[in-house]
Amino acid sequence: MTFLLNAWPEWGPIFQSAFARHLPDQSFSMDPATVDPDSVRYLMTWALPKDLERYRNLEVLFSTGAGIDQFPPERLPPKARLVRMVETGLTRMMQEFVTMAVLALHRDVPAYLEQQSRRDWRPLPLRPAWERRVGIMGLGEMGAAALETLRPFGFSLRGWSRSLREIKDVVCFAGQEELPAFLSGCDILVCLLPLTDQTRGILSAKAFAALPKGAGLVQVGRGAHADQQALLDALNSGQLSGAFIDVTTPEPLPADHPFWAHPRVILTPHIASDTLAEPAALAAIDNIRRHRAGQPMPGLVDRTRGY
Ligand code: NDP
Ligand code: OXD
Repeated sequence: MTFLLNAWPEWGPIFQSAFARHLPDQSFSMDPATVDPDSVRYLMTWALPKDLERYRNLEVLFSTGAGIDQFPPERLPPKARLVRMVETGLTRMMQEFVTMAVLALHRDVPAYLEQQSRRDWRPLPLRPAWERRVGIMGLGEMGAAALETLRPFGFSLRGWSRSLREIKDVVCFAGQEELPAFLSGCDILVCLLPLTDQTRGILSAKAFAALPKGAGLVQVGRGAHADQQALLDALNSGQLSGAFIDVTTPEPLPADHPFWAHPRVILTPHIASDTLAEPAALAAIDNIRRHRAGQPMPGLVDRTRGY
């Protein structure tokens, strides 16, 4: 029963050592050329290997990332469980990024960068955090954690998810029918949704129009959540006053794309967060133990929901 890891070579010794310490009976390999394909029960990867079909006895397919949208559904082995990454490093780094971006939008950093480029010394009206409404789309591992780091600043917090959540001091909305009401109260909108058939293109012209005039956007979900032309139009018309854009379609973003030079866009190359090797190994080990014991695995994907 082998755990096969398809990841950066530097992850190898870290996983090897974690397995040796915590699950010594689990055989581990990073070398598909020497491993017996029939022995592979667990595979961890970002992209599906071209020859995935050779692992006929695969029981659990682990994503190295929080998302699983990079796996083409038609290529997924029908019987294998699918587990996305849930680990504290990934969540904490997302908390840092979202908090940084929300604070920067709250304190008008895009507008001040633009003013600086024109040598324009001009204070803009100050608004305290308790008069700013911050809304998070997606209240899962990342979204719920981001709310917790925003909370101490005193923002008025709201969230939107598929099923209704109850989170202390957060106004919660759920489902398509409550989306307009949610959006209408977001001075700063954060997208932390998974990419599914239901969420593709959700940041549409209609969604931007539903936001209060001059809202800010933190786009850290997936590029395909946004209609990029509608996003540009909203920025150009002033409907959006600024955007942190960490995810785009395609990635990398072509050099001639208007986001690069847009005065109200702060663009980052999909670095809001990233999986760390050590906690990823520990998450895998915990899940293998649970799988062996027939217990629920954190991050188990519901294939019918797509996340
Ligand atoms: P989770 O699965 O824990 O949470 C997903 C949340 O989205 C849930 O609250 C879920 O609702 C909600 N949701 C899903 N579908 C819909 C829908 N159709 N309508 C409304 N709400 C919906 O995921 P994570 O929090 O771990 O990760 C979220 C995403 O963050 C990842 O899929 C990825 O796209 C992105 N990400 C980006 C990174 C980056 O570096 N930019 C790094 C890591 C993640 P419910 O609560 O009802 O289930
Ligand atoms: C992820 C990501 O899904 O880094 O983990 O985007």
